[in-house]
Amino acid sequence: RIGPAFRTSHPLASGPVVQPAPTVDGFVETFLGELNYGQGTLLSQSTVNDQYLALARTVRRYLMADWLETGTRRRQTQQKTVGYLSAEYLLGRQLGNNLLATNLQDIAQVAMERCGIDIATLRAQEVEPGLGNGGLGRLAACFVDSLATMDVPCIGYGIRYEYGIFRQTFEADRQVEVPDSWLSLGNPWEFPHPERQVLVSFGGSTETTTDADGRERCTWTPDWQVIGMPYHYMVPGHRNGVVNTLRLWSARATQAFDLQIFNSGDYAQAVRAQTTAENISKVLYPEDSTPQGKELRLQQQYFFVACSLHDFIDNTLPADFDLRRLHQRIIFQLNDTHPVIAIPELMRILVDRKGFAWDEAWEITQKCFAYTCHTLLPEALEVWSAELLGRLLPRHLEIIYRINEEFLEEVREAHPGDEMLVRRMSIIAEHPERAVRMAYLATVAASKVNGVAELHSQLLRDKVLPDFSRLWPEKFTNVTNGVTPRRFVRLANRRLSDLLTETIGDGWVTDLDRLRELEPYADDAGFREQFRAVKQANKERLTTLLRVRDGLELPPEAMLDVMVKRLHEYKRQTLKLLHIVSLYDDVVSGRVPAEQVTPRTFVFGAKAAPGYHLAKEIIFLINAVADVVNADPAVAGRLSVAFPANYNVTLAEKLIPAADLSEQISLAGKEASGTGNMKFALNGALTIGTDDGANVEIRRLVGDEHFFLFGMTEPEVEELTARGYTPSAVYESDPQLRSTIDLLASGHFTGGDRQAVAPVVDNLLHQDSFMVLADFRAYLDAQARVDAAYADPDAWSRSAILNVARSGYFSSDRSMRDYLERIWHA
Ligand code: Z15
Repeated sequence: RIGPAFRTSHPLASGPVVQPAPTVDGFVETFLGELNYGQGTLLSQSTVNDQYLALARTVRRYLMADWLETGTRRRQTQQKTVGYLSAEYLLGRQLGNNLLATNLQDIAQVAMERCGIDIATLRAQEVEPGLGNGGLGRLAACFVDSLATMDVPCIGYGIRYEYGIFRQTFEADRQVEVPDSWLSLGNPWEFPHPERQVLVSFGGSTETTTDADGRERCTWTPDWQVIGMPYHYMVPGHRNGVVNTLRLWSARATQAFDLQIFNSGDYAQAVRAQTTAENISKVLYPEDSTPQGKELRLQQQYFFVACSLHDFIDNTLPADFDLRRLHQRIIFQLNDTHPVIAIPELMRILVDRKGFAWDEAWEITQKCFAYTCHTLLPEALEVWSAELLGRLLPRHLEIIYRINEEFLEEVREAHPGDEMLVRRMSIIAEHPERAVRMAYLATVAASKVNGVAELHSQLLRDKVLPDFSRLWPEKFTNVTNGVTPRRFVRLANRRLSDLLTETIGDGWVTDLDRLRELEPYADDAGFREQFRAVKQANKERLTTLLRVRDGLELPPEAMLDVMVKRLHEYKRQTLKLLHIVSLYDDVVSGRVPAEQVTPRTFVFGAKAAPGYHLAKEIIFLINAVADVVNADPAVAGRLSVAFPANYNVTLAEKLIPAADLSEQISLAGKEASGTGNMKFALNGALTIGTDDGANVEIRRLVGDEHFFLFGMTEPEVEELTARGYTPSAVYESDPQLRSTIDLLASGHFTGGDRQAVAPVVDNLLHQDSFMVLADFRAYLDAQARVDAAYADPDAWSRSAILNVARSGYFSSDRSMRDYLERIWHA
């Protein structure tokens, strides 16, 4: 029984939803009520988890009236909505964010004290929803935060994975993955909505028949179905009374599965079949930028996209809505190629279910989608084999073929006789097997295609989709990424936030350009002193955390040099490692007295995709070097290396505010944007970086003198590639590089085991696809400039303050304004 159950005339039932009083007493009362009636326990008997859940449900109550009100307002105004389609949302912990949004931080803390509870202990109890891999998923979370803060109607659509990104542990220095059962202690932040569930079909066959009036009709007879159960999450704006919705889909088996269970003799087999359906939303694929082409992944993609389109068209729009006006009510933003199957799905809905003619359906569809590309790596562009796609979604494959035929006709008209061009641009690749190029499908259908930083958008036009950008130059645009200042400054760095607010007022939290007002204070010695004290306190907080969490003993005074991001060859964690080994080599070989080495703590955080063997070898090597460097008295007090396991949003919030130096050292032309780079700059770290992704824009804004640039530019990389790159020749020609690599290769860091370092060393010497050795010299020189700059604390602080003051552009609020103006027109 779904749908409204009854109506009543009781006066309380029609009035506004009652919100608990935003006072300490009101909070305590609500909290104890949740503990007693929600958790079914007494304060004196309750566990930390009981208390955390009750606290979360208390905070939730303060958001509920606004959530319901926002929903009502959205239904009334019928404004254009952003349907953000993303397979990943890397949300981070909810409690702190929601306390911040509701302005309840102080009240909650005092209220918990009254109950004899330390609120920090309860915060630590929350398992972060890790429903994403890295930058792409975190970007989606920043974007929905900004849209709520700007009161833009948005529904975030995604998947409620039962297991998020794996928990990383180290055993004998090697990565071991542990399943992330984030739901096991209860999730107070979600609301299941069975009345909005959706049926999704897979497999089977299609049949085309001709109507009495001569119209062709297609019917798809699927051979299995699953139910999509939506779970709603609150997305509160910053203290503005707005709460948008994130709608994540979970797969359930259908009645048909249950009936099969009863009817079949093989009960166990039938139950296994049920499990197959529910597997769809079981686990997040842990590959970042390297798709695996697995059937289950395509099932996930179609599953959440079909649920989302159905949800909006049939359950959100009024029943009599004229779908020719669909684009006036929705723009579906495709977050990379993962949701691109939405394009043939909308065509199928319009043509097969709603009876539109093909051309009319295509016109509607083209206006309802926009596509964001997040990569330049060819291996990251998804391509689905036609065999697999046709087996799982036979009707969608037919639709894709027809879209392609009509598109290629258009190409032929524009460029008669150029069959090479037609083959290059075809949505269907023929080699090594027939396959669908999802990025091409997206580009053909979308109203706009954007890259995520200026350089990336340019390379996207010139290198990835050159034929398309020539055909439709006005379709291509750039929107540089951004990050939410609420989570990554206000929440993560309370000390800096308080200093900023004391100095320029609190407007910066929702208007980050106001940070400009800080510029004059860079020349104020008293302010610099305060700024340094903030950084020092953050470092001490981090030192304590890493001692308790990882048993690491780190000197709290040293320069904190941080490289945190997914482990990927193109990001070049090995370049950082070579720097560390070369500094260590300088001292142990006696070439440089230890006293001349700037004290540094190197921090790494990185997960490797479980099947990415070389990445895992690099993790092993970093850990092995850390063990030896940290234990060697020759560099004691000078060099230490920390690699805390399981880098995630929660750890980022502790690491970034403490950092002095931000490592953004990808090979030029490979990192689409980066967003960690922005978080560091906003927290007063200086960047050492290549001319890549959004580094280019960061450097332009903060100024060359406040940024350590090094390495080849993208055209230089191209040129070297064309000339032919031989890493071994670089090795031979640079004595310091030779000494560094030889020390690594000798087994010095692996107890004499040369075999253990061979995978990484051999790759560097004989392959080095990302030109680590070619940039080694420039990197070391830049690091020497870093040391020299750090020796003058006043000049360093001045640069750090200017980094903060000039990075307001990298707010995701600004990114959202750009999407609104250039793409959504909402
Ligand atoms: C991902 O996290 C990114 C790109 C991808 O194609 C996939 Cl599959 C995952 C990252 C980019 O590597 C990074 O440069 C960018 O800042 C981020 O997306 C957000 O745009």
